[in-house]
Amino acid sequence: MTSHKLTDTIVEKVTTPRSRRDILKTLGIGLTLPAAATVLAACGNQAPATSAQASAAPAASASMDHAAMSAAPAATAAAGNAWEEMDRMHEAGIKSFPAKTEGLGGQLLEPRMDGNVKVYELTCKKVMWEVTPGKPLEAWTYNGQLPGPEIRVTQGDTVRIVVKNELDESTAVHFHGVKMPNKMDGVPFITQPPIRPGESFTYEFVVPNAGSHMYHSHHNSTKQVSMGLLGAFIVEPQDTSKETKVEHDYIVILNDTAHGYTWNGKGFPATQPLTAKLGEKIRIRFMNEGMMIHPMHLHGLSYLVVAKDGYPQPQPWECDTLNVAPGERWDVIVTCDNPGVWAFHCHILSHAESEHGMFGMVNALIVEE
Ligand SMILES: [Cu+2]
Repeated sequence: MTSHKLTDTIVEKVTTPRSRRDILKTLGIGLTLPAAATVLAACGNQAPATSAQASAAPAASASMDHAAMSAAPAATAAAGNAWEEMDRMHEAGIKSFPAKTEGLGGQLLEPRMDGNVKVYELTCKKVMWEVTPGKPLEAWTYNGQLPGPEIRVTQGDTVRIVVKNELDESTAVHFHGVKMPNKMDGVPFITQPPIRPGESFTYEFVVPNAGSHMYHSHHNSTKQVSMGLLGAFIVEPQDTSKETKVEHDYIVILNDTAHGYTWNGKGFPATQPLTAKLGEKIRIRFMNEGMMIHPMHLHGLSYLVVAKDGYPQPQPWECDTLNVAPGERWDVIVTCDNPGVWAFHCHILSHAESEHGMFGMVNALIVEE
């Protein structure tokens, strides 16, 4: 047990993703990424979704476009040597990972202090967001980021969040999981009027309970949350003595409608790999802002599940595939004791792979020796 504050132990945050070149350099495997290709291609041997299954899933099309871009059209495959063409498309997708895209969501938002009140400003606005390379899609965002900026406070803090609505429809913000005074709960016509276009609303409350929470729209939410009005609201406990000391603290926000199957606002191959050195422990905070359940599976390692919805598990338990249902947050610790590039993906296969290759909720955990 340690009295370190969690923030002291985070040596690299999701806000500083490493470039593909850096990762490859560290791994010493050159620009062709053979190790990643081998490991991830093994995953590709799982039964792929048929094109009929893929097109039946409405979310799939946006995320699959990358494969069409980086590989020859499927029509070519139909002309002959279809399996070779399929392999080539799978390989091209893997070799482009992690693909560069414009825009990084979930960047830590530093508060302005007003006395002892932490003040944050969130502006709801539309931007074009590059979910997969070369395919910007309209997104409705907080501060132009998808996910919205990470808000990280300590249990007992007083926070003030000023929300400005620059959308052309009303909105409201709900702080999902935080036990707050009713009038700050962010549900239009129950606890407040909607924030109309051009207006602002100020939320102010003391944060009583620690945990991995979220903030998101609670107005026309099927549309607004799907389009990107969502973010992480992390509350560190006052007493950190029971927290596992970790070297990295990763947030994984899942979504599954307007922009395809996404992981922190990006679809494979534009997802940002998680990295750790051999022997390090990392924390992963899964959050589901979508409409579907996503069984998140990590190859080669296991999760120690330590909290659900911010509440510590009475007895931490181990698994390698964890269902994350809409609205849920699960905190897990991974002891990175097995080196390599480990595929890390949703195991509803039509959320992760098609005959064109991997897409959507696919990423990697890279454990460096
Ligand atoms: Cu899924």
